[in-house]
Amino acid sequence: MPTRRFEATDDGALDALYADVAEKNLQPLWELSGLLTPTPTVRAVPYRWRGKDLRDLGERAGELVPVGRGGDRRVLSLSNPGLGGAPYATSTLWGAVQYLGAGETAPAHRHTPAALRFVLEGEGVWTQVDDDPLHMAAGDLILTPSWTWHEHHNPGATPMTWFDALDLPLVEALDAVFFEPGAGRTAEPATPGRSLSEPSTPGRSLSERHFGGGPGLLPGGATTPAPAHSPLLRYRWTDTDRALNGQLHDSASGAARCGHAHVRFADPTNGRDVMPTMRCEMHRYLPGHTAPEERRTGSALIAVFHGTGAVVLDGVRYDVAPGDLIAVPSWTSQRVVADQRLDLFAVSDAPVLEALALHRTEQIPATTDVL
Ligand code: 1HN
Repeated sequence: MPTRRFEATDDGALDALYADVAEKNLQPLWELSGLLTPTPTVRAVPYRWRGKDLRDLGERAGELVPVGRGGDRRVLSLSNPGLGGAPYATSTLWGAVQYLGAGETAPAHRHTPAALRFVLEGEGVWTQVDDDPLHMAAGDLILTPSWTWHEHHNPGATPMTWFDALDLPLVEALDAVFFEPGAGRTAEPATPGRSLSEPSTPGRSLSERHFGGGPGLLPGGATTPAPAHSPLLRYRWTDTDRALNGQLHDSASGAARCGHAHVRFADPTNGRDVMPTMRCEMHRYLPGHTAPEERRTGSALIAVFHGTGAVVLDGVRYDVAPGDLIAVPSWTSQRVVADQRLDLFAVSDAPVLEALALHRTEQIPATTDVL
């Protein structure tokens, strides 16, 4: 926040000017400081939430707090200690864990902030996005783009938790939040003749049957106007895992060719990011691999899917284990160390920074001591 330097002077005319300027809700730029800084002033701090705490607290909330119809979501939001108590993980990203007990339903609603789910463990919940039911299993990425209806169902006998990310702080800063509860919609079956209490979802969602048929295969025939988001709404772990291994290993011998593989989840029709405001990526690091330290504008959240190691942020080492969630604020230097094979899901606001030509990266020379 810029601050004002002005203090009373012994010049009466000048003091009167400043008083009149303030009275008219104006501020003299020449008296302000902290407005244009050499590098970004970032309020959010690097932070790690432990998977064990998130699981335990989600479970306790599951026992004590019902998800009522007409109610909303049983969600524990990541509240970055640098953001003054706001329920935001970074200045642009909402991150959370959501817990849905056996037999529970989180009713339909829609909002302009876009959301995505990355499933850290378990299987069996299905999310309906508009009229398309999407099965959720560990390692899957599920999209609920801006203004799509969505509801979650857990027809199974075991509770499930997953990682939610939304662009809510960004959309809020742009004064563009709209929300609509789904009164009357929840009762609509996903497909004619199907009941919402049906215990299973079709093997493949409509979006996967059309846009996930196979590499390089898109539906032929007339093209409809492209939506602002990927028409593929579920990215399956089996596909992500195969893509990562394909980059890492020699197909004949199985030997590792390099120590780091990295895929970006893309709109299959044009290669763009899955949604206009959020980029999703999956990284696989092999033990012993050392990646260069770098920083970038824009913030990210990391979800640890498999393995152990450390994420080093601004020289501070955060040991990580499955289920941990990490906030990486803008212009924070970052380096990853793998003790075991480490799979990290990352969501960032990079498409926004790129669209606005504000994207910058910097490689940090390898001299920083790790605390
Ligand atoms: C929301 O709609 C979901 O649908 C999860 O699962 C988290 C956080 C803020 C606002 C809306 C969901 C949310 C949310």
